[in-house]
Amino acid sequence: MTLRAIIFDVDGTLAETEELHRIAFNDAFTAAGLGWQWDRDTYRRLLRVTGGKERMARHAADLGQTPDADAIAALHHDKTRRYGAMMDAGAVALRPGIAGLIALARGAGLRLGIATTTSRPNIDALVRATMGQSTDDVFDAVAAGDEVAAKKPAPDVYLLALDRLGVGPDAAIAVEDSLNGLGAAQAAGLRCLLSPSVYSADDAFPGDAPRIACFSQVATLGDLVRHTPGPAVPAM
Ligand code: XBP
Ligand code: MG
Repeated sequence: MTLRAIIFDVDGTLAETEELHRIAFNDAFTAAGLGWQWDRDTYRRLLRVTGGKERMARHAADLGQTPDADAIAALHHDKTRRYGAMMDAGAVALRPGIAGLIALARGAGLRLGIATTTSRPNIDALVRATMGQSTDDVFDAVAAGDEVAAKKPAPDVYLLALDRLGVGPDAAIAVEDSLNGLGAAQAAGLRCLLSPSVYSADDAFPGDAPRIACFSQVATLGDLVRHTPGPAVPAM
């Protein structure tokens, strides 16, 4: 089947955003008077849980506390506000090679999608800050966060992105950074261009999962297909 779309993950893929998320979480915890502070090792472990609200609930449970859904939601709202403010201040740039990959896809007439666990406000802040455009000006379809019942590694958010793009899984390639993201893409039937990020470098990726150190290694559609073995061929 001909390649018709590329679907990008956000956090750790478009940009190295998880350190900014971690800072925003900690600032929200401090503002709420919680004695929680996530250091890098704790956050790396908690990142196995996708979704900021789910991550905070897991931390509460790990501490033997009963997570209160309303309190978690309020914390997450404040954290998202803080994250957006730091993103607007220019805290993050696109990962090397991402702008080129987007341009390559556009030049080949491919459709562009997003499939992410984070929320739409965070996506809009990232695209605005790093590309100076609105999300809908860059991407044809977005599937995000709480739009699906089951977050990554469940396939739901990729299936929603495929549906909104109007393409089948065998005509699309996912671009991911983490084991949860790879699992979600593969469960949805997509091949995956995998480049581990700072926080996912130690994920227990399957030994045979092809991966690249940097997205700038993909300069042509031939490179893209070479790094994502499977049946599809580049758009003619
Ligand atoms: C990574 C996630 C998100 C972010 C935090 O998403 O799991 O939860 O860590 O963002 P991606 P929220 O699928 O883009 O790698 O607090 O908005 O969840
Ligand atoms: Mg990711």
